[in-house]
Amino acid sequence: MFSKILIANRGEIACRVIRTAKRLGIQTVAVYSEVDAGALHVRMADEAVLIGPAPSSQSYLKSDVILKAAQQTGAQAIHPGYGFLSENADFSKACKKAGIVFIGPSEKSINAMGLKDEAKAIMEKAGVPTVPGYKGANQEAKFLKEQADKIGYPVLIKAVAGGGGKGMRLVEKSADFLDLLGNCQREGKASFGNDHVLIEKYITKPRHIEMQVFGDTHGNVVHLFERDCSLQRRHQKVVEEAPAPGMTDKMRKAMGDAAVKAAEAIDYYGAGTIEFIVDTATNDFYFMEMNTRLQVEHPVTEMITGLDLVEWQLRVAAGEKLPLAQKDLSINGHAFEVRFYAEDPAQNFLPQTGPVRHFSYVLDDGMRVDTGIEAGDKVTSFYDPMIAKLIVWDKDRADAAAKMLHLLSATKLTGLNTNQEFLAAIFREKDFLKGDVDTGFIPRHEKTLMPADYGQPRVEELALACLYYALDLGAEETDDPWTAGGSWRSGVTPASRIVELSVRDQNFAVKLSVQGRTIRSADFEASLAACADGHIEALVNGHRIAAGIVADGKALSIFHQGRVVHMHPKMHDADDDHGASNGRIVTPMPGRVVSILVKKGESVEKGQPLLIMESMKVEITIRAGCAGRVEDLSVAVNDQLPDGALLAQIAAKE
Ligand code: MV4
Repeated sequence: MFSKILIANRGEIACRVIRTAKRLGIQTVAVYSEVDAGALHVRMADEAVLIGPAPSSQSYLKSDVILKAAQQTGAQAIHPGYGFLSENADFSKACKKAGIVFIGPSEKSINAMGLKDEAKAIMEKAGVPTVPGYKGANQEAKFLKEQADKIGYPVLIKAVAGGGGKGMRLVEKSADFLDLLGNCQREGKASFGNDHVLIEKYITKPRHIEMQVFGDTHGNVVHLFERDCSLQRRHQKVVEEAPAPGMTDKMRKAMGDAAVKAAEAIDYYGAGTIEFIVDTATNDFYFMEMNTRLQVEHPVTEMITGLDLVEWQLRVAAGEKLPLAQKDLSINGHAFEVRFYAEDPAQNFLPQTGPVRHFSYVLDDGMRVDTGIEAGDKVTSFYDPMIAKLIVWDKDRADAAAKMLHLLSATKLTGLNTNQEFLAAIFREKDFLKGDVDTGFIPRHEKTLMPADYGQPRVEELALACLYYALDLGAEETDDPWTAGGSWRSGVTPASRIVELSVRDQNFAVKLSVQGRTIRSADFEASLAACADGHIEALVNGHRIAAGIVADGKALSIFHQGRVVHMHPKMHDADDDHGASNGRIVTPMPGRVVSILVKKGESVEKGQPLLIMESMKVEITIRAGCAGRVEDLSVAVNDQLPDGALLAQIAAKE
């Protein structure tokens, strides 16, 4: 076994590899770009080498710089993780030439799977089922159209060098073929430098089921069962699980045998994945592509097999035989993984960048979080905005799904918008819980998974926030002037307060009467039960509500059953005067003038009501801040005014 390895990656996968290396007593060398100088993977490793500026083309993709770092630190092997150099045949070759072990397959295996048509030909020859179609050398438009007509529509045109959903065109009818072909060829040329295409029968409602395979350098190959990765959005995986729902022993055996044959056909060693699409109409499965790396979703396989796949990678790379034979492998229970992202489903999944202010989760039995991020770290636009992988295991699918909802509910992150609520919504969806998954699941359930009010509070969450502010629960944690006074805290007599909360671009104003630990508004009555250690419990309209709570400067975040609401408050004391003692009366919040109670020129006493305003269905009395004469009163009933607009000016009495 190696005594020192270098990890040519960052984030959660670098941390994941380091964890296993440590357990096996192997020293670790991290590499990092300038923006990653303080990153978790750097802190976890025994040594770290700076390899260049933030853009990956100048750092994590610099194979020569990384190889030199390995040589200089005395690392005997390089683990590439996923992405970056993991499927770069030239890098695998360069490592070998430099006398450093590439922890992954040979240059030859990587190259064999690089182009779709060649990979497909190899698989066909090995007896692995492939989608009916044409993948030959003749690339003449007229000929390809004849082939498509023969296959029957709909057909899919795929650029042979395409990947990740790029370079594909769906053709519904013969008349559209030539246009879309030209389109696909141009994209292939521009994106991948290769305009060759293949034509396939289009599978209308497929599932993505992949088999994990492992080979060693002694000619042994096993499969570690399947993962279902059908839940994808724009070719990005969202949820992965093992085993696949509804998989029969017979089909598993057929897919497993095909996967082993596929790996054997290219003398594969190391961790690999054979991706199939399964036609839900017939349960026929077809080879799609092979990924010659450890995949993001490998943890679900680890959870159901009890194995450490990184340990297997290291053993195989060190020349050992596979630790187990096929007959020794079995599935235990069910596992899910979700990809927790800094992206905003309310803005078409726009990646979010910036510092993570708070990040915590509660791990119970059968829960695992793989992450490379801690509070204080920044998510930048240089790399993938994945924050963590949340992974659960339980004895069956239903229990595992329930456990994932628990883990999602107990995960708190502030500073950035995330897809947390989107993920939780999937685990509440009836079809998902039934195991009714295919690649169209997310688009089909768009309305419930990405609702128009994503990230907006429900009445319970508003009530919790109002409790927090109206009862001054953060007083100990903050010295904000508006909470420091504490004058409303334990008031024996009911006091009237207005809590104004802005959430994303929405404003909510809630008029409350506060008595002891109970608050009442038009929509709810809420009593505080407890609030400590990032947790709040209350009775809201007769229901007991428990939620996570993170107060962060002037922001408050509520984490309730997987829903996440980040709020920014503004406080108003409904009965106090809103007029400054200098006589300048301004609107305390945006709103409409309901009535005007005084006239210009009139003398008023301090505290006398001047106007009534309405803001978000809440009425506010505006009072004189000092005694004097009303000078400027330029507003009219029904005027809609912004925050801070001048309502009146009082000339103070001497
Ligand atoms: C297909 C297909 C239907 N029919 N091929 C998408 C990316 C690449 N890995 C293969 N892909 C597909 N190939 C035929 N003949 C549908 C897809 C597909 C898909 C596959 C797996 C997971 C999600 C997908 C989403 C859309 C389309």
